[in-house]
Amino acid sequence: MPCGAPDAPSRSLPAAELPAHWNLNMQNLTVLKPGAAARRRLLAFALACACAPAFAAPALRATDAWIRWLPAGLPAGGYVVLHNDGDRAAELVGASSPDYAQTMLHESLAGAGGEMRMVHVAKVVVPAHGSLAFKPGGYHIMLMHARHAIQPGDHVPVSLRFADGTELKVDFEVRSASGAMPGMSGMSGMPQK
Ligand SMILES: [Cu+2]
Repeated sequence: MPCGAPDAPSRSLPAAELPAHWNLNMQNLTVLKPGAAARRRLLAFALACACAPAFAAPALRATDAWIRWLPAGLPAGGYVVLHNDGDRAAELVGASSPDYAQTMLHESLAGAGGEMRMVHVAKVVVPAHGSLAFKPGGYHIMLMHARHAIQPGDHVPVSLRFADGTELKVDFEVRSASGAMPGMSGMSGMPQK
């Protein structure tokens, strides 16, 4: 039976550690002695359990996490590359940091006249076996209302929240606006952690 088939039992009991009849009893089945049908159900149950970690913990990683610092307490943009080594797309739905009172997912867009504007986005999808870059001029994490003075060289913890409940805690390095200016040496030339 393929992983996640509709009639696979959904309870996450530790199948391998329990006698077969107890498992089946827990599933409210009337068959207590493992016959052919029971063995099929048990196999399906075992497969469902074996598949569970793939759903519960997508293999997400973050690299190149930095914040473009701006003076005078202006909102700062957070940039990061998210890597998804899992088989399912991951949906980033929110972010938070103990150092900022408000955090939002934003996307910068060019208007018809070439002017840049920012919009709030409800989610950002990181494709399965792929990556997605938050970078100047595109997606960014908008960090607003710093709770204390933040300087270039500081490190800011940011927790990224995904639709399946997964949280990814990422350390962002704060860099000065001039040091992070696109077009000077190119973003690929930025010092990488
Ligand atoms: Cu923004």
